[in-house]
Amino acid sequence: MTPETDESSETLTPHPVRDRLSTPAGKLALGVGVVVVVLTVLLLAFGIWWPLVSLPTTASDTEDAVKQTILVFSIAAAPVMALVWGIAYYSLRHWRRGSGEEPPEDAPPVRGNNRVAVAWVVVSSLLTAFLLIWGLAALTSTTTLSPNAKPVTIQVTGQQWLWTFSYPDDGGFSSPELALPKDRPVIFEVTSLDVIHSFWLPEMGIKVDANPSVTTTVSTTPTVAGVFNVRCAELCGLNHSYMQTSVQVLDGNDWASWITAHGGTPDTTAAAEGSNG
Ligand SMILES: [Cu+2]
Repeated sequence: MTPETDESSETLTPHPVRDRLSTPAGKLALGVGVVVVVLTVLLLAFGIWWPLVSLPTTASDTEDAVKQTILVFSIAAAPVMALVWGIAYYSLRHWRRGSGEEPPEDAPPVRGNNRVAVAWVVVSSLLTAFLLIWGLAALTSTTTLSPNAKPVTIQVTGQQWLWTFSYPDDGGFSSPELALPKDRPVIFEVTSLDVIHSFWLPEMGIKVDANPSVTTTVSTTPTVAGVFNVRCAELCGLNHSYMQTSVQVLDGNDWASWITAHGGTPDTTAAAEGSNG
């Protein structure tokens, strides 16, 4: 197939795709196609960049899984969003009428296009299945405790307007201060004495309602030593905005010292198990 024969056959026989693209609507569709590709690239760049600069630092395995999920969902959504905006833009441009113009006659109804229908069903099913499986796997990973270290249970009690933390595994003392051991799973048992609060550790991807008369369990593994935020994320009364404190994540020995300094007894079996993990 040489270029010459190709050209001559094109001039002689009608070419459905080329003919359609040479109409005003076809040119517009071609332009919109380019816009969709450019938009996809821009949305991908935004979807990757924005979480990096806007989300808190990562201080736990849960937050890590949350951020990965946000990234994967942003990447999957970018071309879909670009396509929807592209079709909307095409429709607005192509069917636009001036103020004095008569609306056009209704076009003949579209009865079906098997190729488009199959492509649409297959692509959206695959995409949905992928996101569903990814989401469930991420959810499972955040709720499964690592077997390498003994978990520590911490009871969290909200009340207007402070948090109290109890350490039943380490002598059963209570404190308004929260400290966690690094690289050990932590199980929070969250409840409230009065109204509904919400126990929120932004850097650890933990946010769970504290309901009166109910204990809700949530777990995570802190992965970074340091000081992070504790907030109440449920409007719980006049001083809700002051219902905040900090959480210290401490290495093994510092954690044991902290427990002792607060009148507790460090769980020595946990330290022995945890030090090798
Ligand atoms: Cu509160």
